[in-house]
Amino acid sequence: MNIMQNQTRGKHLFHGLTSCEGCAMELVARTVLDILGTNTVVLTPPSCSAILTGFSRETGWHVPSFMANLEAVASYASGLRTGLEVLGKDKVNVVGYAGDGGTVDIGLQALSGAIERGHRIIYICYDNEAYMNTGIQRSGATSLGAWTTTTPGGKPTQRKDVPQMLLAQGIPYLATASTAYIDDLAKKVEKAKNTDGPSYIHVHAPCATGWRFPAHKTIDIARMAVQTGLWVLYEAVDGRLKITKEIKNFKPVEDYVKMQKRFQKATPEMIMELQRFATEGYEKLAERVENV
Ligand SMILES: Cc1ncc(C[n+]2csc(CCOP(=O)(O)OP(=O)(O)O)c2C)c(N)n1
Ligand code: SF4
Ligand SMILES: [Mg+2]
Repeated sequence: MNIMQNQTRGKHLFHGLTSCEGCAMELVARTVLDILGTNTVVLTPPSCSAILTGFSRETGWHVPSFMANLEAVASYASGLRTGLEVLGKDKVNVVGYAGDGGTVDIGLQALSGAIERGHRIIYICYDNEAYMNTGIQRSGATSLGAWTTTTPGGKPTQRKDVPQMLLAQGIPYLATASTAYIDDLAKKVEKAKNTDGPSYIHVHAPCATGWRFPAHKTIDIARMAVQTGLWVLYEAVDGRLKITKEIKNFKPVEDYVKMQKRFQKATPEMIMELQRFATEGYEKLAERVENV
């Protein structure tokens, strides 16, 4: 489906929500619902996505939604899927929509368990690279060198690669995606919808508030992450890996870093290490594609 031709585009979430100006998390949520439609239930944990789910009887979603706890979105999704199947409602899409902290750190055990049990759930992680909702603390997904309130001198370690962990676990459909490549994301959500088992999409979602850049630069920054090789767009169907956006002429990581104030404390050594991470990371993935 060409998402630009979709007449209900962006309409399954109310407008005027209180996420920050230029928020990628909200744009990703709108795109996911554009593809999945209204026969969908969404579970969110405490996080910026909780802004969409709301409180009490007020919600931003046009579909049923529920706030799970931070460590167990995937467990709630598993239970809901099972219950719907018992009721014969197996066409309903069950979506976990969680941030990086709630996915790569606090919710990882529940996510891994749900995948191992094989529940047909769609889990989307929007990755803004920190615990934003509680005031910008570092997560396992925060980039090396990035300032957060708990890494005042720049994060000293690399981000952890949860998509590759889940791939090693044998998940039937997995993809990475970016806010800058919405058509690519939409195609991946469609594939997740049609997967007979668990699916996982990890979306790079820049955050103007936490990364310290002007709100109108969200898409430029997301695109630059892909064009430097720091964020590689790929998918894996039954473990067969394919890069969905090949990059021929890489931009230097320096160009990405200088667009965001969060890297102001990063040392030249950290930037060099980020460059190595981008170059070698892309090469390693490309080698695995050829070996399939
Ligand atoms: C077990 C647990 N620990 C901590 C919290 C407090 N808490 C609420 S939201 C949040 C941040 C979540 O970060 P992330 O998942 O990355 O989502 P974001 O806020 O960045 O959208 C935290 C730490 C909690 N609710 N539950
Ligand atoms: S802090 Fe970041 S992720 Fe959260 S609502 Fe604001 S822009 Fe979106
Ligand atoms: Mg986060």
